Amino acid sequence: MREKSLPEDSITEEEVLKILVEMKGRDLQYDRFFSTMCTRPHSIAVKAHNLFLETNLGDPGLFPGVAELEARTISIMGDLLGCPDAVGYISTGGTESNIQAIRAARSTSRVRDGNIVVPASAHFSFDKIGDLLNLDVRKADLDEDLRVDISSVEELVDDRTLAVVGIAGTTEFGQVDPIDELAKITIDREIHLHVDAAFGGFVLPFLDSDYKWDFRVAGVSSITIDPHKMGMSTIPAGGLLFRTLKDMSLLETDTHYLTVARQASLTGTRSGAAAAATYAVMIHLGRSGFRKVISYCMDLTRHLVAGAKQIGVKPVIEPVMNVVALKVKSPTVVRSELIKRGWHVSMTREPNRALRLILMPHMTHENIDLFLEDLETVLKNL
Ligand code: 0PR
Repeated sequence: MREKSLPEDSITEEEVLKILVEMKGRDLQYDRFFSTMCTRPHSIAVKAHNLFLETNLGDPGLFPGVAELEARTISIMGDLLGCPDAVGYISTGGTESNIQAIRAARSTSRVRDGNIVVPASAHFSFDKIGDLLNLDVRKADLDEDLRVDISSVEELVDDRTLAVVGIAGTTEFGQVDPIDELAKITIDREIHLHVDAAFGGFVLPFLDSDYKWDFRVAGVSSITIDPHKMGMSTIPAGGLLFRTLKDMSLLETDTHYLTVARQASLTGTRSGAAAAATYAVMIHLGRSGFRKVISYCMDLTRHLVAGAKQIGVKPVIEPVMNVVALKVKSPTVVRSELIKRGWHVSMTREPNRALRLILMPHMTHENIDLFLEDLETVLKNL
């Protein structure tokens, strides 16, 4: 039965659940997903989420408990990103955080309809931002390692540029832009520097590497970091952090009749459950727990790349984090053949069209081996 209108009479809970379980059965399983930056949430996140299901951080005076959890989460993230006094909030994800960062940048700037300079590798949320805020989105070239080319950014920046964006963990290649070099461009010109670490925010702090990309770089004004990606929280959990309260307060509107007088978030009603889930995972895992998760994902990454090389497939760049782009002939065909075998991989854009695989905590070494066997067969049959 498929209802096309609201049923006149009640359907029993039992019957409703039967439909739900059947539909859930149609959803695919994470085990074979190489294409997603999300993962099964940690069990503590699920428990926390369920505990706070009915809470609304849009009216925090009614829910001071979960509001406190959100405040603690932001402090912990700020500390992790090199600025314990950072301010921010738990958003619905990377897109909202990026929108809000650029909105704040525009409010600081005298220019209302100027431009933003983003790397050519930027996530498509920046195209939405251009449309929403009526800004010209200028895309800077990448160097041969697929980091943003600093001289290209310099050429594109002008007196109508209200923000420059750098990415710490690009969507397609997991590459990290030279944020400290970008800061050299923005500081003197007093331009907002936003770092999109939606993916890399929960990876870079736990890698044995010394990238300079977070608030430790003077000049970084705001950072996007998503708990519903590598933070193993529930969806929808995004993070937006500002170095200063001034930038964040530029986002505020009056909310006369609510329990608080002003609101900085883009959405009105917003999930307290996601904030509680994020807090729970962070304090439960701690630094050592996150280090283990990241080290497992990097181990998977090395395993995949080594196996791929054995069958003659090379990565576009040596992976920096747990994102791999594999160069194959006819990637579109290969991808659809892999889907027929139950493997979900995505693709990078031209000019570096390749198979894109994210090694999330739900992946296993065994499944990588099975995947490589299938990849080898598909490539042989091309
Ligand atoms: N910034 C970066 C660097 C991202 O990679 C993403 C999303 C965003 C911003 C936007 O984040 P939200 O999707 O939370 O708004 N990157 C993933 C992607 O486009 C999102 C994703 C996740 C897509 C799971 C598919 C999927 O199954 O690949």
